[in-house]
Amino acid sequence: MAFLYKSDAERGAVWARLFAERAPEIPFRQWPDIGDPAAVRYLAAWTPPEHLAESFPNLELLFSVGAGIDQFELAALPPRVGVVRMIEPGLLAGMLDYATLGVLALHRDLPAYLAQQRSALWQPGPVLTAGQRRVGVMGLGTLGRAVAERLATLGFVVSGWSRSRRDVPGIACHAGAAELPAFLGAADILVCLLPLTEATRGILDRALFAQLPPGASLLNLGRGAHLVADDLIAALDRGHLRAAMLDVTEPEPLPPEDPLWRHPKILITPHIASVTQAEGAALAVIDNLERHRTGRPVLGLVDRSKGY
Ligand code: NDP
Ligand code: OXD
Repeated sequence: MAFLYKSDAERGAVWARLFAERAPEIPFRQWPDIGDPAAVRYLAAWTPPEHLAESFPNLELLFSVGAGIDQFELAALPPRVGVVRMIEPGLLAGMLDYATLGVLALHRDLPAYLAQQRSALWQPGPVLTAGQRRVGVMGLGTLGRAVAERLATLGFVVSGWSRSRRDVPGIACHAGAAELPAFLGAADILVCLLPLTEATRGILDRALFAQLPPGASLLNLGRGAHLVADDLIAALDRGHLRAAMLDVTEPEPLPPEDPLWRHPKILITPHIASVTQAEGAALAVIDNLERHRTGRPVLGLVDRSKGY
């Protein structure tokens, strides 16, 4: 039995140390030193090796080193392989910081003031308080729920949207396609923290933007492929949307000639909203391995029928 790590080598050294300290009974291997492929029962990766199922015939669990698992081709994996997304405190803490930054930047019109600064233009606009701003969070999972709760503590009027019904104290929760229009109609700032699945690909499109209140802003923290970029540019150019902040794009890196880069109402960061922290990640995986071996539920196990 062996655990194989295939990701950033520096972070891998932290994983190796923690495995040696906390789970010495599990041989830890770091890519490309895979040892006997038949011994590999557990694999942690961002991009998995090619021909995974054939190369590692006894694989039981595939851990993503990030929260997202959309980089895995689920259909190509045998049903016996469990796919596990990353849940660790550092990833959550980073997302809370960034979502706060993004929502405050949009709330206080930072994109417009940055554009004004580039033209040496001193032109104050109206100032609203957080309590006068409604924020809608798409996705009430590990990250979305915590972001919604954090934004509520800052005084924003927060609502959330998920696939199944959630109950989050202080947050107006909406569920499913039927409740999407009501949710969107009350979102002055829309935050996307959905996973990328066949159901959510391209969800941030012209039809969705039309249901947002005039002057609404968008913060996309999910995946670039959630967004139809031309529809965003059109909504910004005709003034229906006020601004957007994008941490994720399609493709990544965003090519230099892409019009999103130079749009005056768009702020872009290079997929840095949150990053998995090596220590928290290794400890979370070690805990999950223990759960797996003792027959308890693995945390973050993906429902392959839903794709997240
Ligand atoms: P979770 O799986 O915990 O939560 C997903 C949420 O989205 C759930 O509330 C789920 O609903 C909801 N959802 C899924 N599909 C639909 C749908 N079709 N309609 C409505 N709601 C839906 O994921 P995490 O919170 O851990 O992560 C979310 C995403 O954030 C990741 O997949 C990744 O893409 C992105 N991310 C981005 C980072 C960055 O740096 N930019 C860093 C980390 C993550 P339900 O509650 O009913 O299951
Ligand atoms: C993740 C990410 O999914 O960094 O963890 O986007």
